[in-house]
Amino acid sequence: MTLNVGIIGLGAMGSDHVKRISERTGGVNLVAVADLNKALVEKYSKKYDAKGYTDGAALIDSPDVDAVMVVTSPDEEHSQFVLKAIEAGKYVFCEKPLMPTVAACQEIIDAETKHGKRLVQVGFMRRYGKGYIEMKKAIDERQFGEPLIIHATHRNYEVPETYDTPMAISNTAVHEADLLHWLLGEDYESGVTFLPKKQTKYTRSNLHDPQIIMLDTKSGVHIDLEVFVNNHMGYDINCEVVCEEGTISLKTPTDVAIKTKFHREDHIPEEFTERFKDAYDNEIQQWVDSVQNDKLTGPSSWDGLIAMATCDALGKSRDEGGIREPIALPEKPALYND
Ligand code: ISE
Repeated sequence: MTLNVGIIGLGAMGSDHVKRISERTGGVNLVAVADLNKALVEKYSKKYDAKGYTDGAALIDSPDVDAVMVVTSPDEEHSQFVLKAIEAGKYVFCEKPLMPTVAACQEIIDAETKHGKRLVQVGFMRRYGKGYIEMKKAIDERQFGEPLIIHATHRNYEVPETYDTPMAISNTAVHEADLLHWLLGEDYESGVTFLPKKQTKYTRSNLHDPQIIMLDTKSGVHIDLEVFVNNHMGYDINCEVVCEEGTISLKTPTDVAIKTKFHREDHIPEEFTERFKDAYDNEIQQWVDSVQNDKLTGPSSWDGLIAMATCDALGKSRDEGGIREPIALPEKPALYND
């Protein structure tokens, strides 16, 4: 059976998913697209022969649509569509963050729990990247002894004017908030966000850039993370896990490297859609397969809440001038236990 999917949100990430679903994912049909921007709706509905909507709720209600992808921006818009999909009993893939507050994530969890079955998957696509999968295996098997420290960087070439200081955590560091506790297989104990005095000349008054984050896990693994979103160099993601008998580092995948006239050149991706293209492809293929099997396997609403509880603590620490904040989670509903 082919899964009929509708996509809500046709911005940069939404249009990337439209292309992925239409051209590179198996067992799926793009049947509908929605956006408030009529020109985008016309462009993609025509290009991919999908029905166009300016109202996301109408797309969800359509009997032609089996499952929904919510890729709207700003992030605050996610829950209205996720909640509507749960109400309609349809599987829904929601781009990260699930919602930018813990209370809003909890509302989704409550609706899903009431429904009694997992319907929501959150777009933490780094879990599907080959490098991170290999790192996790090495950590799980303790191939180099106990992990002790993680050094990570999350650098973007630049971000739009609408991107502000809180988004460095809720929209950017949220990836590491999810990924690093998944990688280590344990919860966080506490976190700190520190705003260095010296900022890049490429930032503006609404954005403190860069920011330094520290997280400690329950067992005592220490993490430092640099978030620098106007680095004017490229999309540069690094992660080094320091273990008792070795280090495990993520390599930035490039197909070719140049050596010429006494120097080397390596390509640095410009955007996350290029850097993590394979991870996104794997993520969406596995989402489609799991929906076909009627059992979701990817990151859940509960994972969305853990990430946001972590971000909330980090945001509070930043606002209080770098005081260490505990990271507490509400009680986990049984629905999310397997
Ligand atoms: C964006 O939304 C992403 O998900 C990217 O991976 C991240 O690098 C960027 O900072 C976010 O704005």
